Amino acid sequence: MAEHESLEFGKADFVLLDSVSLEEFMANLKLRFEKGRIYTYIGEVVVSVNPYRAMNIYGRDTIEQYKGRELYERPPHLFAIADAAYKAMKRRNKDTCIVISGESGAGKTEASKYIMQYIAAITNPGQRAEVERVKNMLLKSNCVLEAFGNAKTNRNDNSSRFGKYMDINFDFKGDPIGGHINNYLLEKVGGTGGAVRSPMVKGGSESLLRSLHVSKDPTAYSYIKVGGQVKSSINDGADFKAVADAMKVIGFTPDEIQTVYKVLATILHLGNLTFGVDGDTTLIENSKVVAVIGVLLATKEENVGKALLYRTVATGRDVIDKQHTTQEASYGRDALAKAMYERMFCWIVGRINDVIEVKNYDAKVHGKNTVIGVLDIYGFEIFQNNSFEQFCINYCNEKLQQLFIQLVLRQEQEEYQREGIPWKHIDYFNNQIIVDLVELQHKGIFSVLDEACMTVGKVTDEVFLQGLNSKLAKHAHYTSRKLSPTDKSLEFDRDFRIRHYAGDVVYSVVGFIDKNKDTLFQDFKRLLYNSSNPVLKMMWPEGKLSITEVTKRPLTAATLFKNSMIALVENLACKEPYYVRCIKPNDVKSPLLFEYERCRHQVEYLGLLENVRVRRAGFANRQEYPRFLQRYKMISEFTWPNHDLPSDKEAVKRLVQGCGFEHDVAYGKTKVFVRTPRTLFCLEEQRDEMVGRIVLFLQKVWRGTI
Ligand code: AD9
Ligand code: MG
Repeated sequence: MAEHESLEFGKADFVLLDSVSLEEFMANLKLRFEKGRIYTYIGEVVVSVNPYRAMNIYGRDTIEQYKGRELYERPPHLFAIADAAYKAMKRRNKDTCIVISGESGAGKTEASKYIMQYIAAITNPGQRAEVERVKNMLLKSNCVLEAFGNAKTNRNDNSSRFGKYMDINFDFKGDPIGGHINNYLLEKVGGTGGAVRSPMVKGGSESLLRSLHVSKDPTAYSYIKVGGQVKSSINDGADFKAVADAMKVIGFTPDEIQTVYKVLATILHLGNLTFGVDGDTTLIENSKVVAVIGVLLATKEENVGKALLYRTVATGRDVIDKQHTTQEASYGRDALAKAMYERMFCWIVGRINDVIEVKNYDAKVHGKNTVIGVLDIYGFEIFQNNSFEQFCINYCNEKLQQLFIQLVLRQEQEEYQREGIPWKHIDYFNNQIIVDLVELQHKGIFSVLDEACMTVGKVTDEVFLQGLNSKLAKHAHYTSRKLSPTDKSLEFDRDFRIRHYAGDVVYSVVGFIDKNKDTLFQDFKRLLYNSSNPVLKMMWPEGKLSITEVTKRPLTAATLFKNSMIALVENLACKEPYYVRCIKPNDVKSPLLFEYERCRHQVEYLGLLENVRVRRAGFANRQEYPRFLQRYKMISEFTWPNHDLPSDKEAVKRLVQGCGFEHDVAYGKTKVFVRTPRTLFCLEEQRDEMVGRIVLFLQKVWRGTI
């Protein structure tokens, strides 16, 4: 239990609730939010509610308060979790990870930044220059990734359009020596360059914009003003300068930075291209724009025009140019914009990784290099209309939930074993069945989708749905209108419903096939590869292949995503995990509003109640003997001020016996385990009382009244 926390602010740990019910959980969450206590524990999990206002709890003095402390010694905070992960890594030489989840706008990215800042602040006491350099790089890389990977959405002004996993490597002293970033699914698969923000337009210098043929007016670009609204963040001008500086510091060359600008400008111009017809011919209506793109991409104008209007196809030994319809040309244009953005983003991540990767570290000389991973990834999504993107995201959450169950239970079990305490099995819903429903070879939804995409001829989304219906008719977590004819909430030939661990979600199959194929015409790849700008060329190596050489089918979006999730989970599974579960209190970014239903829903789908139950079924609290004594020794005559028993373990036993809590406590090799929160409560109360008495006594001594 945390110090300085009184019941006025609710329970600092949900494990301490009198009974585990949704009502009690919610009442505590609400009370704490209203009292400005945005963090609450479930054991070692931090539940965080987005305050939507600047909180004065991240400064240097707060950092100092948490440094090296145990979790329960201070009010719940991200810093405590960061410290716990850091300590476990340093003391026990363990790789650890911090998994941050929650829905869009819940505060994940902010949390990941505070965690990084904390780690940066508490490391490198010796001020070693090389370590300072690495820390600076890690923080700066965040700024660049955010600039290119975030966008304003309806739900969040600074929404991450990609999932991010960052490893920070530490040397034997516990100082950062490098890192590595993995990104997942930029722009949530769909969209047409929507992630392109306007900082360049608003913040770029006159001469830069002139050289890119870009106007200073963001409304001139259709990709920026999607839905009539200019997509930008609040402080675009300052952003742009900070990003440009950060790129320089990280070590991007001037040519590389210029290429990034050129790609961004090309995307803006592409968005303004329109297509028309003249007789049988498809044509570009604004050919001047094509000329500009040609200059920006360092390639011939006619090549740009040709790639936009024609597709080279190999039929047997012949190679012919097949003209696009206006619809195909528009599709190609958007796919090109999106692919250029994605490719550039991945290239930027790759360049950052080159710079931050651990160099010159010899484990034989310096000891094991340990890692803390930080995962900032989209939470469960249930929209009015759910498509392929939501399907992927929710699958990702199923995977993480599976890992959570395995690890939390496994971790508990391992600790009990290590400490020599008997373990009793806990029942929980195992969502493996849903993970299998999505990812199983041949039978899973991804496989059915890939199969549909590989079918020759015109495949429609409905064909895919039929495939699902025939393969999954008997699956307890899958249904559709065909399988449940009376269910009016599902449309024929369009919807299927998955019973996720977090609740039911109806997905519309519209667009699944296209989004999964995610095809970019080869002609574009060749166009970009043949650019005389070497940086751009490097981004598109596969454009090297001629049409007759391109035989291998590229992996589908679903397969790529599945593989990256499997790799992610494998990576996390071998680390000791810490969790931050973020909750968004309302949809209007208000610091005052706690929308009960909205929050209840999140508590449910994050499985928080289950988490409390698992935690309580075991032991609510465990502490090493010396720590326990230090905290409670004043409540027993045997231990205050010091004990003369043979060991701290014996002293703790005596203390516990004295209080009459024998039945509720188990003694491990190094730790004492307390089963119910009530016991801990009583201990805390007695402690408070004794501390009060001692303080009173000391005051009297000082005043000379004793
Ligand atoms: V998304 O899935 O990337 O769309 P996130 O990452 O969960 O989402 P983010 O961290 O970007 O949300 O938070 C959204 C906004 O909430 C921020 O821009 C802040 O204005 C606000 N926020 C979040 N956490 C805090 C906080 N600890 N203190 C103050 C916060 N404001
Ligand atoms: Mg984010």
